[in-house]
Amino acid sequence: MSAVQQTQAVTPELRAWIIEQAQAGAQPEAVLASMKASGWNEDVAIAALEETLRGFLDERAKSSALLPPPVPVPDPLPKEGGLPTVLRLPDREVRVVMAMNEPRVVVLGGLLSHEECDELIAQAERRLTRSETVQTDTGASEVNAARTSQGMFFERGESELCRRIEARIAALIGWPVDNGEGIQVLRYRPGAEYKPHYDYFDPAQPGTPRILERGGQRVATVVMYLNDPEIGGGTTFPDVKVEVAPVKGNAVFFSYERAHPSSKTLHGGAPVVAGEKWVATKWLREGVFR
Ligand code: PD2
Ligand code: ZN
Repeated sequence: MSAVQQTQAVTPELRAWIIEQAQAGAQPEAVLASMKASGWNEDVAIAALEETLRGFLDERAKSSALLPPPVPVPDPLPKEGGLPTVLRLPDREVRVVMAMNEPRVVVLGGLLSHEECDELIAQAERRLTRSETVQTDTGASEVNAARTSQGMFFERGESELCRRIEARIAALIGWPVDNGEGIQVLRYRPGAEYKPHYDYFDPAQPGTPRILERGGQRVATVVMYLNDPEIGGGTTFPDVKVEVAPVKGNAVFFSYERAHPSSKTLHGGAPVVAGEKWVATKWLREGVFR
């Protein structure tokens, strides 16, 4: 141990390293051992560790106290017992392709059959218009330059196919059919994209209370891929640098227990480079959507 280290303050680099180790699940004893191995005096290292971790926990407690409280959200996977490879739903077996926790994202294989994808496109195609998004400043629906796709909404339960898909999703995620919005279908031509956004309604916007009268906040999204674009068109999660490939019949589920960027559910549709991209989106609300 050198005299320098005896008196050395915790540098920003060391602090960042200690926090990184703690977040990665390293035990304090292991962190202490690494510090000792790189020449730190044990007492000085313990003091540095304690100071750094206490400061980190205080800051985290302060910032989570400012967040809205979390609400219950649906999920496709059992809470315990390991990751299943197949989910046996009443009318279909769905494969589990990938799951992560922060944000909660689950990629599902074969949620829809290829015939269901084709039929949904056929039913939607003649009703497409330039996509609109709900404007939270006014509560009205407006054409939005961030979304260069064309789209349409089915009413919930509008056709036998819609009812079948809605019932399947309800069984998949354990959430009532009545809490779902009608299925939205989007078509992206080459060059079209959906810039990163959150699917929940921004609580700070004046139009939001009006929107929330119909079933409360959105708490989860299921994006179903209806065809295979040749290149591009993945669903991106920029906060965690994840991109889900748009594979016909597959779907990506994600949930957000807080209507807040801390949910890390910023997501977008990457530009389609070649071919077309068709998706069907199902948004789930906290309560009954009317
Ligand atoms: O088409 C997509 O990949 C996509 C990306 C982001 C769809 C949505 N959001 C949506 O429908 O909300
Ligand atoms: Zn979205």
